[in-house]
Amino acid sequence: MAKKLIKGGTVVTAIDQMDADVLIDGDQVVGLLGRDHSVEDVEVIDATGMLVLPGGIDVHTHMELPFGGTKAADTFETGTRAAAWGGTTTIVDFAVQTVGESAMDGWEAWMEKARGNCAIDYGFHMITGDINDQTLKEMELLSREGVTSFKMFMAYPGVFYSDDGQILRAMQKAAEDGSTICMHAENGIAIDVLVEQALERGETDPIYHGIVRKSILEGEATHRAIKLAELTGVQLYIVHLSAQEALDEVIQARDQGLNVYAETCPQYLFLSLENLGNGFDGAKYVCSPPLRDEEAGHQERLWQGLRTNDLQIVSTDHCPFCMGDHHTFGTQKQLGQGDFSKIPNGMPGVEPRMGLMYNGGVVEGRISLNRFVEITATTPAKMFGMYPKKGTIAVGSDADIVIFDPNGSHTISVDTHHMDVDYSAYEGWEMRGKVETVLSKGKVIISDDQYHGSPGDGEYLARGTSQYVI
Ligand code: DUC
Ligand code: ZN
Ligand code: ZN
Repeated sequence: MAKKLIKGGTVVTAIDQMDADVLIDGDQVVGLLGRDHSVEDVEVIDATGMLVLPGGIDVHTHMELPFGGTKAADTFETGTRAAAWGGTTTIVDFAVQTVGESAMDGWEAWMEKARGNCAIDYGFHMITGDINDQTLKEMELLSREGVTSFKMFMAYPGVFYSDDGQILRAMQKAAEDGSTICMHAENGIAIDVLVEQALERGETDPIYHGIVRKSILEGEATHRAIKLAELTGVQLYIVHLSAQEALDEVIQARDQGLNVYAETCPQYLFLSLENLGNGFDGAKYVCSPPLRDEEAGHQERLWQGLRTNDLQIVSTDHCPFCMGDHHTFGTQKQLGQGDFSKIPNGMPGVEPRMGLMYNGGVVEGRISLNRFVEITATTPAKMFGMYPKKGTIAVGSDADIVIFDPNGSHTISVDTHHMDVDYSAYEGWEMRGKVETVLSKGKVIISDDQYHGSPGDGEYLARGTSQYVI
């Protein structure tokens, strides 16, 4: 590969903003040059008037996740390609260990699904669905393979759920290995009672998904997870935090000096309980935790948390299911006609994340440009052991770069998106800013509204342990 020079743009990292040209050799950045230089024999990529950003990192995706009798609609091929279109150049997906299965086998199965299919680099967290002596040993083996974070569920009894004893044991082991516990913090046992009672009353529409999954039950589970983390000394990362009660718990833990962190997702910042109304159309917005009541102030508090670094990351929990039939996986959201609890949980989001956060965060004056880079790329890399290979533009970093037009615009629509799902949760939203060019490890994979990559460009990332300790 000839050397490349991204010329004339403004390079933005989590801390700096500089008029600099970026020199790339092979898959790495080899120089950040002032304008006054004479580099020859390079392929020049003109970035005049553009922002030159580190590629986005989405640390929470579920490609092909088996859920509720079907599978998430995007494969590793379609999902990672869509991610690239949106300016994301790395994902961390979730391999799954089901009950009775070895965690190692689960990870290998997910490696197989991804191998040779991804447009961008990818890593894995492990969903540990069955904590027993063997799993605890495998957690250590997995950490040596670059799986240094383990997701546990306080929700979904009978599926992914772990009880407090299992959580405690996994936390003890993760603390010993320097791994992170990622927690889905909702009190699933209590929620299931409320679901049953709602259905008995004939409350079957999607809106009741949002009503029964009370924010106080996210707060309670977050509190319990934090106490168990405090006891064991493990690093805890609360995934998809949606409720102000949960944020309060995280803030308190951080004020105490604990290694407790949290992400939120665009759907909790931009959408609300109201989207779940409108009859079965609300099924589009069924995900867990659910979208929250805007009037109660959740959204505003989440934005505040992002500003004050009580929330460190915006990921997506990308887990799409079609409203109509999916060409391969068949009936999806319709499985929940007449019973909201049977709607597969999840929303598409990997493609619009960067655009939404730029428009809704930077353009609308809620966060700075540097903070935008920090929460979408740099902190994800540090939190999950990928920095500085990923998450910044520096000499020696992978040349994962997005050339972004701050004055461009685009409209989000199912007609133009690249995710393999038949609706957009943000249909018709007009966004300031546009991804113009995307490089993954020095290769231009998006330019001139064309995709130039191929399945297999993306490689497995063996991650280190977290680099984001207090
Ligand atoms: N939440 C979702 O909405 N989908 C998949 C799993 C999860 O925790
Ligand atoms: Zn979850
Ligand atoms: Zn998830």
